[in-house]
Formats: sequence, C-alpha cells, structure tokens
Amino acid sequence: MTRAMEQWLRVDQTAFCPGCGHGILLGSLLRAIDELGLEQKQLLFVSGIGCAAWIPSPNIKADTLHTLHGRAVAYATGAKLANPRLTTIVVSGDGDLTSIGGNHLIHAARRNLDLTILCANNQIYGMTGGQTAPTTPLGVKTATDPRGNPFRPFDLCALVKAAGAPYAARWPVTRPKKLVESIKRAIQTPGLGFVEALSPCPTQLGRRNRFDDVAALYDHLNRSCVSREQVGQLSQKELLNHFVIGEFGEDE
Ligand SMILES: Cc1ncc(C[n+]2csc(CCOP(=O)(O)OP(=O)(O)O)c2C)c(N)n1
Ligand SMILES: [Mg+2]
Repeated sequence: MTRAMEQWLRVDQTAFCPGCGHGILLGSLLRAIDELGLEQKQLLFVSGIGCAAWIPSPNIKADTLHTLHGRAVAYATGAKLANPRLTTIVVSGDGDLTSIGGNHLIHAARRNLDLTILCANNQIYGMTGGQTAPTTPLGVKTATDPRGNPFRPFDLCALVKAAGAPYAARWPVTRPKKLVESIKRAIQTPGLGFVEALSPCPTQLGRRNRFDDVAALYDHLNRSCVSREQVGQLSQKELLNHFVIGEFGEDE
C-alpha cells in the first residue's frame, strides 16, 4: 500500500514511541511542503539533538543537517547566509530550541532571519529520560521534579514575537490541518516564521503524571487548549495551565 507523502520519506520505520505526537508533526510538515510545491533541491532541514531532531533526519528525503544539541538555529543561519535561495527549515525540540539553544532562537528572531523554525513542544526532555524543560507546565512531574515543576514555563510564541519575529503560531498536533496551514504560512513569511506544535509524550510525561493511556493524554492536551477569543474568560491563574492556540501575526 502506498502511504501518503511516501515520496518524501527516506525510511519505512519510525524511531518514535507509541503515541508520540512528533510523527503527526512530521506528516503535517510533509503535507505543507508538498502543497507549496517545493522541490527536494530547494529544501534544507536542520535539527539539533533529541527525539524531535529525528523528525526530519533521517526521515525526510531532502538535505538534512542533524547538528549539535541546541545549535540547529546557528547551523541554519550559516546555511541560509551561504545559500539564500535555500528554504531552510529548523525542526527542534522544546529543550533543544529554548533551553541550551534559547539564545540562538531569540537572536534569530531579533535579526528576523529568513528561516522557518518549528518547535516540537512535548514539554519535557523526552530522549534523555524526562527532565524538566523551560516549557514544562507548572506542577507537572518530571524525572528532575518528581513533586512537580515549581516554575512557570516560557510562552514561546510570545517570546519570539517580542524578540522580533513577524509570524508565530501554536497548535496541538490534534489539529493537523491548522498545523499544515501555519507551516505553509511560516515558510512563506519573508523573515522568521515560527510554529510551535504541542506534541504529547506518553513515555516521559504521560506516565509520570498519571495518564493511564495515550488517549487520556491527548484528551488532556485538547482540554488544555484555548483559542485567543476564549482567553478573557480565564483568570491569570487558570491561564497558567492552558495553551493559547492560534496565529500571532504581523498585526500584533
Ligand atoms: C551539550 C549537550 N548537553 C546535553 C545533551 C543531552 N541531551 C540530548 S537531547 C536533550 C534534550 C532533548 O529534549 P528536547 O529538545 O525537548 O527533545 P525531545 O527529546 O523532547 O523531543 C539533552 C539534554 C547533549 N546531547 N549535548
Ligand atoms: Mg521535548
């Protein structure tokens, strides 16, 4: 049987755990580049280290740079400067992009580099055993915070917008059509386009936080998402445990 997007896939196996949301982001990314009519030779995918870094590499049949932890944006900057005609897409985990790589991210936004940056945000360091990330929600249990994370997470879209990015969007992987649209818009944005995909991690986050099965974790993610129009109905405290989803464009 031929799978959709087969022509873009290099491998026929996945490195992701059962129930991981990263595969849905991979599918959405492939649909976006396919619908835009982009060709293999025009594309460069850059990733760092982590489960999310495997989304493009080795999966996507195009040039992929699998780089050092936290440095995907730095490599992408160099590649884009060397060949400005390349559509350069960074795919990075929340830990990779916003912890060790946080400075590269905000300065890419400040410089408004013509890059597309996708963050697979599973709210934890998945690959290395479930440590707290800068995106781990308040109170969520991790390997390093077994009693719950005491710190507020970054609002990544607000962060890159404040630093100067003209386009940011956030969607859960349960809204793949929205993800495809936003990835297309980010690629088409002259300057930095940022898309945050909320991606469940049953193995590291779900099992530590009493989500008995994958479906319960996905239900929880859906219930945690609020549209920008609904924000006014929530208190500041309630907002801390919710994700505001939508597009944050030039008009902000
Ligand atoms: C310099 C350096 N420090 C730490 C590590 C270990 N390390 C590899 S991936 C990773 C975190 C990955 O988390 P994230 O980016 O959120 O990706 P995920 O696995 O959750 O998709 C860490 C800490 C490393 N490889 N290199
Ligand atoms: Mg992560």
